[in-house]
Amino acid sequence: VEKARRLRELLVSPRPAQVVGAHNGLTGVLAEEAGFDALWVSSFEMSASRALPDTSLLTMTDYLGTAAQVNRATSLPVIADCDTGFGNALNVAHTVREFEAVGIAAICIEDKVFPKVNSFSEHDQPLVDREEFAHRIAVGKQAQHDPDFVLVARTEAFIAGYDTAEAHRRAHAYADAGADAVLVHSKESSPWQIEEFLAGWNRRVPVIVVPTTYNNWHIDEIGLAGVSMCIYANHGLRATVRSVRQTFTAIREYGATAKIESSIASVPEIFAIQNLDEWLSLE
Ligand code: SPV
Ligand code: MG
Repeated sequence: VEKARRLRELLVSPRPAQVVGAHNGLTGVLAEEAGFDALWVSSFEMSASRALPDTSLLTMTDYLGTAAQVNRATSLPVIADCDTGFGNALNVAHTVREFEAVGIAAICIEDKVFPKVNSFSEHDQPLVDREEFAHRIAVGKQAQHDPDFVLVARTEAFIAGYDTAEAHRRAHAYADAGADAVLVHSKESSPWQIEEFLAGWNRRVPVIVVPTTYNNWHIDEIGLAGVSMCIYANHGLRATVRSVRQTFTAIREYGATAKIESSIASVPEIFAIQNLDEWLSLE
């Protein structure tokens, strides 16, 4: 549909698209207001918002409901993080159809074994067989009804400790299987793995990066290096935690909220996000 087409345009535009993590309608609206191009409905944020670890605990319907909520709240295209795809090739096919049916522009699945652990955890990060994951991609692509729906294949080769040759083998296999873009993840503090990957990549499908740890890589350099899309995956959630913690501590400390009023949003600001006037005018 329309949003999927817009996401495809972002992936091929010469400027690198800037995408930010969101896990509810509110953060989606704030991201749109800030001028981001699209939204990443992050498994890390989604699980953390329930005070749960990002270890494949939530179900596919939890992910679907959250992505749909974010999607309805904004006019931006949504890329839904679907972890390992919730099972085998048929689960991926079902996931594609369910997300497509609620107007999500894209899903992203990664080549880790279910149940997975967040990529930044020191825990083991085993990968599924390359051919098996390519098969899941091929079946997922075959299942989609809207030709514009985007299936992103994410390789965790670097996260699992493999080298650039393995990341290339996997990314090529997934592109051969029909992936519309590849997301290459790295947890290094500089972008050297991503740069090495890009240097040997023939650009047949767009590359997406998540510069959480190599966070000094400027968007202009990211574009020059040949990246199509940059995802700031969890910054809204991390900002929320810091800010709510400070506010709650201050209320307990002062015993009155007057001192912190100027550092928190006003009630009318929230009304505006809620579109209160527009809603009331419906009656
Ligand atoms: C997420 O935001 O859930 C991601 C990115 O998948 S990461 O946390 O880096 O694995
Ligand atoms: Mg995730």
